[in-house]
Amino acid sequence: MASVKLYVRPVGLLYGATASAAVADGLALPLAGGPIAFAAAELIEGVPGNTRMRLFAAPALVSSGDADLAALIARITAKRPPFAGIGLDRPALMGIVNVTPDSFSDGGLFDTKEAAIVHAAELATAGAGIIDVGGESTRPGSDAVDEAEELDRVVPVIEGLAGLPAVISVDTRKASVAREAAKQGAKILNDVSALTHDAKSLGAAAETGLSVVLMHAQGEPKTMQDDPRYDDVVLEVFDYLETRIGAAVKAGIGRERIAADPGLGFGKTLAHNLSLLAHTSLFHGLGVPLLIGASRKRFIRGVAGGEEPRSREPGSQAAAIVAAAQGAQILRVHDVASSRQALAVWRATVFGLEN
Ligand code: 9MG
Repeated sequence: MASVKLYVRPVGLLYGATASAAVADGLALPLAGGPIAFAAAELIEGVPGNTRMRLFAAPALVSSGDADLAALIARITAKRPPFAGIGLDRPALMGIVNVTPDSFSDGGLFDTKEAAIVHAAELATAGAGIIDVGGESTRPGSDAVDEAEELDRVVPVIEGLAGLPAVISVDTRKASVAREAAKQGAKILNDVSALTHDAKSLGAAAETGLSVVLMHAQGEPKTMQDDPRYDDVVLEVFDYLETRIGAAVKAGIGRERIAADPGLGFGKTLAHNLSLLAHTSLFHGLGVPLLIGASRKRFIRGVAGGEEPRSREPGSQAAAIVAAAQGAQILRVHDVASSRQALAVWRATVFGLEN
């Protein structure tokens, strides 16, 4: 039988001067080092599918005397070092560049390498600190792409991005593509399989020095939306990511090189996606930066319509703010300019115009 575990979901989130004052007065704890703080916390005990939840004032959890809880609170509150050179005291935008003919959001518009390079430069100008270049569609129902084809799509584009004022990320499940991308200057490996799809990926990441995004997915892209099931989606995704972080560290990837992502849309129903988004703050217990990718995904259509992915931008912006307001450090988005504007309005409101 699985052992009983503790999970902590920071709630009662505070911002700006209120957050600083509450932390200084011992009324709240910093979330991932701040500038957001949490005044209360749900303490969840048990195994997925069989848990009990109690609500506490956050500072009360510090003095519980329970070593596991103390370690968890330390992970939730610790300041995160820069990820691949990117400071995390405000949300960073990862702009999406799909070099795939069947990209779900680009509809083939950016399927040529030249157009992908131009598009990446536009996203960087619009404020993307990270450009995520992918050559294999992982949208629901899509087929895998062979290695040679993926290398041919991705490598010249990354080569063409040399000198761009943004960190380059390669979105791939293949070790060989990650290695070639690293040679061309990529600094991040964004792997939707959390380095499980290719047995060589852990080693490739460790040896190249790439920072990694470990994402949760249930099943393969082709069939993952057929009938996804969980006893408790939030806790199961947390446990999976914790295990994958452990495997990455064991393989020689330093914790400061790891970010985690619950993988919205990857083997999840509408209810699963909404629950994960609502519980973003719980994932700070992983002790690494959080990346959230909600942009133009189908679950937005499930809530509010939007047959065409491009028409899901307003819902995408709302989801991005929900994640940012819970301290998510990296947001993977299609429309960088709109996301930047939405974030700026949110930040000015909660932190003040000067921040
Ligand atoms: C490649 N890709 C598509 N959706 C994604 C998401 O939500 N997160 C990450 N890390 N990658 C994604």
